[in-house]
Formats: sequence, C-alpha cells, structure tokens
Amino acid sequence: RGPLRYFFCGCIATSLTWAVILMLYWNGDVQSGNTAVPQEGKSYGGRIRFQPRRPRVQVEEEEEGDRRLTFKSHQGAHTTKVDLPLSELGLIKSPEDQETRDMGYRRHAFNLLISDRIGFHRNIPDTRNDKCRGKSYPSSLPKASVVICFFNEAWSTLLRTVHSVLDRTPRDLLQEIILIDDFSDQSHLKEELEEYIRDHLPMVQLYRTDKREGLIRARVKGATHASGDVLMFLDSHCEVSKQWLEPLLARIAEDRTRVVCPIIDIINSDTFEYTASPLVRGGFNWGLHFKWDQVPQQLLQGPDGAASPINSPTMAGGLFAIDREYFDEMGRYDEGMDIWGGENLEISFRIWMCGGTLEIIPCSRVGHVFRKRRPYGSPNGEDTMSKNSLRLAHVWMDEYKEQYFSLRPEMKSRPYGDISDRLKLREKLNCHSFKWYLDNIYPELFVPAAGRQKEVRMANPWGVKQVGVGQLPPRPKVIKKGHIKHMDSGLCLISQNGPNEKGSLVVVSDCLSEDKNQVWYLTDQDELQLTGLLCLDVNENDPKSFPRIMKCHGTSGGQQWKFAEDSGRLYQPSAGMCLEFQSSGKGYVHMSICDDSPAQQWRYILL
Ligand code: UD2
Ligand code: MN
Repeated sequence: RGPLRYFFCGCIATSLTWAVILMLYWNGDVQSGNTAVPQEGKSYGGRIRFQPRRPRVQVEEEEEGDRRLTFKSHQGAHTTKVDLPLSELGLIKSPEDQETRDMGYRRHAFNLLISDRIGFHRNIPDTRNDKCRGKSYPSSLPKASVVICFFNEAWSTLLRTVHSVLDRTPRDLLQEIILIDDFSDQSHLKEELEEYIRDHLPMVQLYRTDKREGLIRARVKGATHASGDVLMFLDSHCEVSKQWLEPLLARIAEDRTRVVCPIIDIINSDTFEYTASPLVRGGFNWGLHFKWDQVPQQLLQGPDGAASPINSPTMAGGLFAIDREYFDEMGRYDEGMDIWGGENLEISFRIWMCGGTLEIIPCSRVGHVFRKRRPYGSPNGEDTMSKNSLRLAHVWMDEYKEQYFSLRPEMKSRPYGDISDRLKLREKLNCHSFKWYLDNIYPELFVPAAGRQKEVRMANPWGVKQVGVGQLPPRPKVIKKGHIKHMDSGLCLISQNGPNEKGSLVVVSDCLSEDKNQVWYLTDQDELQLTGLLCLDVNENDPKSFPRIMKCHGTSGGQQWKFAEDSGRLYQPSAGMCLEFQSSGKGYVHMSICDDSPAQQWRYILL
C-alpha cells in the first residue's frame, strides 16, 4: 500500500480529480449515486453543504493517538476552541471547567468536560478486522431511518451521535434521522435543540412524547414516524464508525428476517477514548440479565473468520437494524414495558422463536458510552427492569420462567399487567417453544435442576470489564518500576497502610528503595500499581476526595496517570487535575488544578 499511496499523491498535482476518484475506489468507499458526506472537523454556517469525502490519506494522519489537535467545543450556546492533546482534554483550567465536569458526572455519569471539548466531529480509530476493509457492498441497498430516543441526554453527546451519522453515512442510504425526546426536563433540549436542528440538521426530525414513556414506547413512537426501508436504532451517546451502515443493510437486503447488530465499541465514560470491543456475542443469565459471551470457536471457522456474521442468542438492546415492515409484523416491542430494561431479551427471544435470526456483524462498528451507573430513575421509582422481565418471562419462557422465579421468588406474586395481546401475537406468529430456543439457539446456557440456583446479581451488565467475558483484555503489562518522588520535599509517595490495604490513603515519607509501600509499578495502561494489585486511584465522582489505592481495574478512568516530563506534573485525565502535596502543610496528598507550583512537581525515579 505504501508505494501505491505515493503514486496517488504524486497524481494530485497534475490530475487532482482523477486521484481522488481513484482513491475512493481503492478504499472501497464508492457507492452508487451520491457518496458525499460533510467534511469532518468543520463547523457549518447555515445549511450543511455536502462536500466530497476527503482522500483517506489525510484522515489517517489524524487518527493516531495523542497528537495535538484543535477541537471545537460547544458549551451552552457558544462554540469555543480548545487546543489540547487528546490525553489532556479533561484539564481543568477554571472553576467553570470544574463545574461542567462535576455537573456532568452528576447528571450524565460521564466526563462532560471532555465530551464538550471534543465537539461534534472527531476521527475515531478504524477498529474493524482487516478483512472488512476491502469489502464492497451492493450498489443498491435499502434506505435506513435512524431512530434515536433520549431522556436528558447531554448536548455534546447527542449532537455528536447525530453528526457522526451524517458524517459517515452515504447520503443515498439515509432516509432520515428521527429523534424522540422522551419528556426530558433539561433546558438545552428545548428551543435550543429545535433551533440547532432547524439551522444545521436538514435530515433530522424531532418528536417529543407528552409524558415520560421510557425507551421502549419512545422507540415505537419513532418507528411509526419513520419512512425508510430499515429502522436503525441507536442510543443517544454513540459515534458511528467508517462504513458502519453498509454491512448491516446488505444482510437485511438479502433476507428481511435478519435482525443485525454492529459490534459495540467502547467509548470510555471518563476519558472518551474510543477502543475496540473484543468479538463477543449476547447471552443472558437466569436472573434475566444480559451478558456478553465468548463466541463459540466453530462460528469463526468460515473463510471470513472473525469478519463474518455471527448468530447471537440475544442483543444488547440499543443498537440494531431491522426491516421496518418486519418490525411491525413481528409486534414491534411490548408496549407494556416501562422506562428501561428487559426489552432487549424480549425482542431477542421473539426474533429467534418466531422465525427470524439475530446476528452481530463484525464489519459494522459503533461506539457507545458505557456508563458505570444509570444517571436517571423511573418517575415513580419503580424497578422497571424487574417488571419488564416478569412480562417477558410470562409471555415467552414457558416452564423455564421457573428458573427466574427460583432466583427471584418475590417476583412470583408480582403484578405484570395485561399480556393478552402479546400472547395472541405469539400465537399468531406461530412461534417455537422456549425449549426449542434453548436447544437450538443457546445450548451453551446451563439449565440447573429447579430450585438449585444461587442468585448471582449483576450490578451492571455493562461493566466495561465484562464486555470481554471469556476474552478479557489481558491485564495491563508492567513496564517500569520506581519511586514517585516529590521534588520539593524530597519525600516519596507511599501507601499509608501498606501495599495490600484496599482504600488506604497515600502520603509522603522518606524514600527507601526496597519499601513495598512505595515501589510503584507503571503499566502500559498508565496505572501506578503496588505489589498487591492495588492502584493509585481517584474517585471520578468526587475527585476532590483524597486519592487512595484501590483494586486495579485496567479500564483507565480514575486510575490513569500521566507523568509530564517537562513540567514534572502527575496528571490524572478523568479528574482533569494534578497530584499535589504541600510541603509546608501536614495535609495528605490531594488532587488540585494543575499549575507550575513546586507542590505539583514529581519525578518517577526508576529502580
Ligand atoms: C442498554 C442498551 C439500551 C437498552 C437498555 C435496556 C446498548 C448500547 N444500550 O442500556 O439501548 O436496550 O440496555 O433497556 O445496548 N432513554 C429514554 N427514556 C428513558 C430512558 C432511557 O429515551 O426513560 C434513552 C436514553 O437516553 C438512551 C437509551 O434510551 O439513549 C438507552 O438508555 P441508556 O443509555 O441509559 O441504556 P444502557 O446503554 O445502559
Ligand atoms: Mn446507552
């Protein structure tokens, strides 16, 4: 590829048009008709003007790690420019920054400061399998209506979702983008959003529910307004990737009973780093919690290996494409389900049991912000996941619902509303039994003898760590060993209660080279780790609390530390602050707004 690229670059001077056309073909980007997408990284005055896609060479240059880039950011109504390297986007420079960050964690459970500073357009790494890159798709594919419902979504995540769709979807494959505001009460989602859509987003329609409905009924509402051949559902904090839609539409074009999901890449909620998810598929446990499973090896044996479609017993829920009429015929969703939870297993069981297939398409990649907690509840405080699960158990699970009840005996007597329509639907569609589903689609699921279960509650089916069940990313590797020396006092950072005491505060003390309390191993994920697998940690939700040593989790967040060689500062990206120790005071080590004071000068002394 190298020499070819130079050859093409050489052509630009003499025949620019030809070079661009050739490169587009070479990259497999050309679809029939209009391939134009707006240029990435540009802000638009007035109506969007569509410009030809830039040649790939330029895009790639910007995709690499930590280069200094200029980001446009939208905070409230104005646009600001932030010139920071990617790893420092969270840097707190003022009390307003601090407020944005902290409010963001409270309201949205992610680092809003970083999200705002990224702005509406950015390049993300191409995480696809190599085999996907050269693939071409039929020139004529069905058109998609992208349906995104939201409740109190942040401005920058919502609009980055929409812009990423506009930036990375060939115009002839996109019918429209339908936004459904599920009765949000945050003010930026009112007139300001309408105005932005009117001025900048010609393909976008906004609808609002008149009361809080929950994501299930909100999506159905969106679907009824859609006119494309295919419905493409997304969460309101996603970023679609290069050529994300074509592989999904191509599968449906071949067979309209296929329901297809992209691989959901990880957008880290503390740093907004975009990373590849391992190849996993959807399962569930008898508590009716979704989980990720390892893909059985035999499914990866075809000629395309890990790039070919993978049958999946369930879907995660948020991101999938389905033929619009097929969605209707199949009974859309169970509209008796409220707010959040359970609908993903319900639609998965229904698809498989009633004649469809559910697949994960590895060549399609969409990033999603995985949060550590859900930042909203239901209006009456009800646990809607349990109620929704109960409905699906009664409609779809036959005698196997007893497995659920043996784990959740209290649910046996709970009301679940009227399910007669759903039972009729099952009848009408002439669906298989749940036993058939287990035997044929999910034989991997262990079925315990009744009454023999212990509940394993999954606090958070997402826990980014669980994304790779069975294929967990390897534990970060230790690359260096050393002391963390505070230059002003000449003292070293130690764990107050020893290297194995989870939750211990960190303080400074005389440097002693073989003291395990102060030998910090630096890993390739920027963790600072003591012998007992405990890591220097800041609580993202309360960065002003004292740093401690906590169990290493390997997913950055509050455990990522960056030594700035030149300034001597030890920077924590998700807190956006630096580690500080005041030699004069008797205080603990704490986090503070980064400055050039001696209190923030540290050095990693190799041992
Ligand atoms: C996952 C799914 C989500 C849904 C859920 C189970 C992915 C990536 N996400 O949870 O789509 O299937 O599991 O129900 O697979 N929303 C509303 N009204 C509400 C609550 C939420 O419109 O009352 C919106 C919300 O703004 C978001 C979407 O629904 O766009 C999903 O909610 P989430 O992001 O809190 O759910 P998540 O990703 O934890
Ligand atoms: Mn989500």
